Amino acid sequence: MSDSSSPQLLRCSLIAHQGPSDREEPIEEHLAELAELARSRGFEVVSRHRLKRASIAPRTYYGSGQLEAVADEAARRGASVLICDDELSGSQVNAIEKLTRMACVDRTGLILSIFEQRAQTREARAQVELARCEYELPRLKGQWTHLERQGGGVGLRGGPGETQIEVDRRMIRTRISQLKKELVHLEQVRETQRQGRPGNLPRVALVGYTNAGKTSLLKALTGAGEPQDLLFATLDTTTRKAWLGPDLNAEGEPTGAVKHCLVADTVGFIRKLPHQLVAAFRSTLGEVRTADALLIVADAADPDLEGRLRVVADTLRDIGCLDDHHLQPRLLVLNQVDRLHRPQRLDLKRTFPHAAQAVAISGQGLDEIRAWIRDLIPGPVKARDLEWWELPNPKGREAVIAT
Ligand SMILES: Nc1nc2c(ncn2[C@@H]2O[C@H](COP(=O)(O)OP(=O)(O)OP(=O)(O)O)[C@@H](O)[C@H]2O)c(=O)[nH]1
Ligand SMILES: [Mg+2]
Repeated sequence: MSDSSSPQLLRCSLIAHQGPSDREEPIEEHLAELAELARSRGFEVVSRHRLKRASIAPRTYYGSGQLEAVADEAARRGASVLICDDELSGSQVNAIEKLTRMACVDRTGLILSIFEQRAQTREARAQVELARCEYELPRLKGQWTHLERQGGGVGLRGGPGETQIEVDRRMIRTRISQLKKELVHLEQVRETQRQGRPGNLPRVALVGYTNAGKTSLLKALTGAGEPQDLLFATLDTTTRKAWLGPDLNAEGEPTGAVKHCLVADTVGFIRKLPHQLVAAFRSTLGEVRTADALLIVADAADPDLEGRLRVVADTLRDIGCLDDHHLQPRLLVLNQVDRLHRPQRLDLKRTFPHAAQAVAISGQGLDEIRAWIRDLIPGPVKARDLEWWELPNPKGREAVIAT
């Protein structure tokens, strides 16, 4: 991936819809996150726009007048792509492209293309392609409407466009079933590998919002991993062995027994993680479901820490990791506390009394994390209550973020 000083970067402008009851602040946060996603995909962001509108325009979502004004400004700044924070239908994307003469991508399409760019293993590539096919399938119609009109004319059915849609749909459906079969096979391979791992070592999975510092923590605990300041730098699950320090008896003397565990780094979560990706990554996320314990890594200095923790809790719930039958022990790791002042850290201690505060890049706080994992060995796992931020939110995920 090229860095932000590269001359070949494609320029883009970002837009988000603001309804009459939407506050400005969360939308600005969403645009800031969209800018990070765009940067992670290699775009240079030249402008951001909140488009106010009482209701969604069915054809262009944002309304043609505002879109034309944005496109003029974007073109003046050399942008050729519009990235929209809202989920658009295929025909809306087409209408926006036609109106603005710019390429248009929605948030889900952008996240999918980051995943496509990063996927390296066969499994990750198959998972991402499956998600892409599921995303494109309902959008095909929009792409072929011009042919429908050409071939069929008003009131006629079964013109060449219509036939082409059917052919395309069938091809995508065939590909989806091939990919699903391949993924079942790859999951069996993964299961065999899992069984081949040293049996008595507990497995701890690192989970959390993207860019929180999971890979940095993997590196600090195991020596492996390449942290990067990019969203979704990690797609493939990496499992490495970590040394947990010498075993101590009640008097604090070493017993001579050395304790290890396996630590798995996983793909990060994000607000509105495309459901096609959650579904396609189910087997990779199986590493999280089957782990003996979770380290939930959060960027403590993020201004929306609580909103992001809610997203993590909701995503864990989506993948079956937060129900009564599946409540693994978990430690909240408030990482990056080096970016906070002491009073802020004390505040955090009051809000999250059971969390470990850490700095993955310097190793600060690691002893507490190691001690917590050591205490899990050799089980049995103790029952525990959900923390406040893990409780289901009756108003839904978006409501928490938006309020
Ligand atoms: N200041 C500071 N920066 C950190 C700390 N931990 C991680 N970082 C930085 O945060 C960025 C993201 O770190 P990663 O470890 O790649 O984050 P991640 O959660 O694995 O991200 P994804 O794999 O993209 O989801 C990198 O630039 C790290 O150097 C920390 O404790 N303090
Ligand atoms: Mg990572």
